[in-house]
Amino acid sequence: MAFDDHFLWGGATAANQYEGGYQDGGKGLSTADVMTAGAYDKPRRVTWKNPVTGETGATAMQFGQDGQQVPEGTEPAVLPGEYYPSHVATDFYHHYQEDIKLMSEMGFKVFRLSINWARIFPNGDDKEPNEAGLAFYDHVFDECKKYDIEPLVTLSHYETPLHLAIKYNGWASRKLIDFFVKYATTVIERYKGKVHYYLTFNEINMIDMSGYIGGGIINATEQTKAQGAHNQFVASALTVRAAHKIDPDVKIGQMLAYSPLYALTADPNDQLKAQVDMQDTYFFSDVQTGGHYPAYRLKKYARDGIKLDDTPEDYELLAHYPADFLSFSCYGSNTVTTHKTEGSDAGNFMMGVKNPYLKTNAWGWATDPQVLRIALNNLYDRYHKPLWVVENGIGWADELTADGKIHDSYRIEYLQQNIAAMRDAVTLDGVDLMGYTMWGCIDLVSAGTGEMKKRYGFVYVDRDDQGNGTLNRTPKDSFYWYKKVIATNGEDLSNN
Ligand code: BGP
Repeated sequence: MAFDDHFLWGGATAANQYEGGYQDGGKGLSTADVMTAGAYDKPRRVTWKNPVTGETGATAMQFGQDGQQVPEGTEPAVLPGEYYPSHVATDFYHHYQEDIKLMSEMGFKVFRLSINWARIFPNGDDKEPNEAGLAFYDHVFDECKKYDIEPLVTLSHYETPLHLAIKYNGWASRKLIDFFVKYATTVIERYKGKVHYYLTFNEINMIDMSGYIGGGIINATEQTKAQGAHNQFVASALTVRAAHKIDPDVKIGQMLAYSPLYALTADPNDQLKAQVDMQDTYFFSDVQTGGHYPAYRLKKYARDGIKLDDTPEDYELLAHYPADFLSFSCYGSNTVTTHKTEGSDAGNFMMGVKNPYLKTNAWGWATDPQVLRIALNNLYDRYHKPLWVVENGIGWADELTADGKIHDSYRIEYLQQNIAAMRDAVTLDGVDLMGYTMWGCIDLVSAGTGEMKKRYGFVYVDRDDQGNGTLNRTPKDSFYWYKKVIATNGEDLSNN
């Protein structure tokens, strides 16, 4: 057997890209609900309004667009005539029974989803939770239980209650620590016995790329983002401490965006660049999983004049309550060089230069057949903690063919390579791996571009970039392939 019997096969989603029902059951607005759709060459925008003058507008605020904050005196707001993909997304809110049944047909052992914080605490700083929101996830978890599917729950996946962003500048304020811990303990208590695995912040390192998406920070600067990251670390540690008290069976994981950086050449300057650039990722796992601030980051803060609003107790908490396991997303590798070379080939939040050995998809993301083996070894060597691949997959403009099917052989090929590399990391290198959840298992909205066109799923959802479509679900060829992979516990990756 390649993987042991407890290996958790499944798929992953996020509320703001999948759930829809953005005002149903008393849900409040989140930072994702005021983001328009974009495209590969067109950034997503945050729409805003001046509550006094009524003036409206929109500002590009997706990954890599920090510094373009909403103008002073205005607030992010939903405007008439704009299209917001999170509002309906692919409507898990009304399709959860059908979708979980499809997951069970593939043999899922685990389903990664996120709870929308604004469904539980509509403003984020409310005294009491919203019962209708809590009840919705009860129904979802009960449905999972029916099929013996273990939920893996992200507490915050690229959304913050909008009120917290407006009133406190999001995670730049230490106040968010208490609001988050109250939210986290509310759900961990409520779903005791139903949910055993939680992740605190999706891709916690993304706060560096977008203070708004990663931390609800409307005025994002290096200073406010550093503070936001610190506040999230402390909130994570407090969540670990509280969760273990509430339910000793619950495990809390870190979630990191991880792409190994390759040096384009053997020039030591390129090697050094790859190593130093990688510190921007490792910083986040060194703190949340490793338990301490690394020297290289403290030196950087001193150089840049960044001063944290912190307390000695913060650092004790970080050291005593690190994450129980380290989960990560990994789609491919990135390549860097100090030499002049053809321009960046990468799309949205991917970076670097073109790697001549790798193919890219239509959004410029390089697919790398060895990436999971390399990533798993790097992370296991560094932390010696259980790992979990919670996102991996390929975005593609799938087409429904005349036979009413989706022949996604490119996706099967990508997954064959990636799962084989992951298997090698386990069987040849001895990495301790808890599970694998393919990203976007049922088609959903792209985080980077807000498009429907960039699809990841085993199941096609009839919905386009203008919001048209029946929302009907159709299994793709990869659906039947993945079912076999799970049934053979990763032994049989063939496509026949
Ligand atoms: C990760 C995010 C997901 C997801 C995925 C694919 O970074 O955690 O939310 O969307 O990337 O990215 P995209 O949707 O931009 O193709």
